[in-house]
Amino acid sequence: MAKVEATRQAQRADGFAALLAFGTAVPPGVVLQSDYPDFYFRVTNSEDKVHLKDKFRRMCEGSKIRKRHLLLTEEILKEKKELTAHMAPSLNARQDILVVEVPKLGKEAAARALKEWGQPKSRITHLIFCTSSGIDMPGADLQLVKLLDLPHTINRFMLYQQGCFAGGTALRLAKDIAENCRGARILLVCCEITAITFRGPSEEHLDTLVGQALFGDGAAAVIVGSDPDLTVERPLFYLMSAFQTLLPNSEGLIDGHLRETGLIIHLFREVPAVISMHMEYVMERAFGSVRISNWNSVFWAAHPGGPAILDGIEEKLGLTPEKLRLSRRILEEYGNMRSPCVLFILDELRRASVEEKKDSTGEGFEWGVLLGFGPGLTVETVVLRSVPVVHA
Ligand code: WCA
Repeated sequence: MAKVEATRQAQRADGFAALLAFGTAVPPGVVLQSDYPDFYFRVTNSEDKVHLKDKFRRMCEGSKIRKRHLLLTEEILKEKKELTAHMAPSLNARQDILVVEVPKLGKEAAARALKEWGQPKSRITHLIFCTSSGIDMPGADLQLVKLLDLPHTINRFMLYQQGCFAGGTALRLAKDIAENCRGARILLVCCEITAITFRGPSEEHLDTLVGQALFGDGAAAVIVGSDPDLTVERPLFYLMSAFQTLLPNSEGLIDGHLRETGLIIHLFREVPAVISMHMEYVMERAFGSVRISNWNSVFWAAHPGGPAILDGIEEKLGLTPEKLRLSRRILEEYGNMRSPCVLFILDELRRASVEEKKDSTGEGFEWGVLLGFGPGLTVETVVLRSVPVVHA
């Protein structure tokens, strides 16, 4: 019996999972939000829908986005006209783009994370790949293994179709793996490309316009592992706990359906209000055990689903404007990239902490929270601990 217990103990890591490196990537194409209504109504051949265009312009102005990176260019859309209709059969054309481009953009982010980590690729034991942009078998995870020449003994997890909260889901899974498999080093990649949801406008489906105004393309990668070897590895944040909450009475407020016409997303106006209504409960679940109840005493990485979501949380919890400033900065510079967004924010947090000479990677705070929001409505919560910053 003692032998079995000793084997079990030997398989487990000693410490909490840590984030050891980050990498991000975006497609080269940039659109300014101020130019986007003209672009969008021109490429979708909808210039006659003057009333809709005015509404779309109001959404773009309210989005607080300055620019977004998008893979789809006017040239591609001219060639693949079925993507520009509101509801034309177009899944094949979308898949042709995404099956190739999602692993490629993911690879760029992953290569940057591996470079920062500085260790041989052969040390990567697990891969988590996460996307709601297209679907294939074998999946984007296997394509990434080939593109990066990762070990054939790698253990893969493919998270398809989770939606915007999935950056948090992937971190929760990575934490469980890292803490239960001694020596595990997990490469986690989130990648989203809007070619799955891009479509022309319609009076009957106004929430389509919200997605067209908010969504951007991007990929982010992190390396996760427990018990870092401090001679060659540098922890940036520790993952202290991670859990999911399904919000009561929120069914159908965000959903996505994969059809012949691509991914159709429904997004109700009540989303920001319902999320903020349950925020106090989520935060108490996160920090009750460590007796923290001042939400301004932690650092924040909240998914910027839209400015109305950030405004609602800020108001409900009485947050000072600095708390969500990096969520707003990522929204402003990239739009809502869905699953990679929260990783972009964490990367920005640790960089800003160094640049602004803060004491820790969490802008001087010890404890922090990462929040993902999406279909369900689902909230993913990851409680983080920062590490001290050593200034040169
Ligand atoms: C509207 C709406 C609306 C405003 N419908 N009209 C799911 C499945 C997957 O597989 C993958 C992904 C997903 C989805 C993932 C997500 O989680 S998306 C993130 C959730 N985001 C939101 O819920 C967006 C929150 N909304 C906002 O941040 C803002 O309302 C918005 C940026 C959209 C507009 O801001 P605003 O300050 O200008 O505020 P307004 O006045 O509320 O909106 C401007 C116009 O847009 C109004 O129309 P009009 O004619 O009076 O100017 C609104 O009625 C209209 N609008 N939301 C249909 N959901």
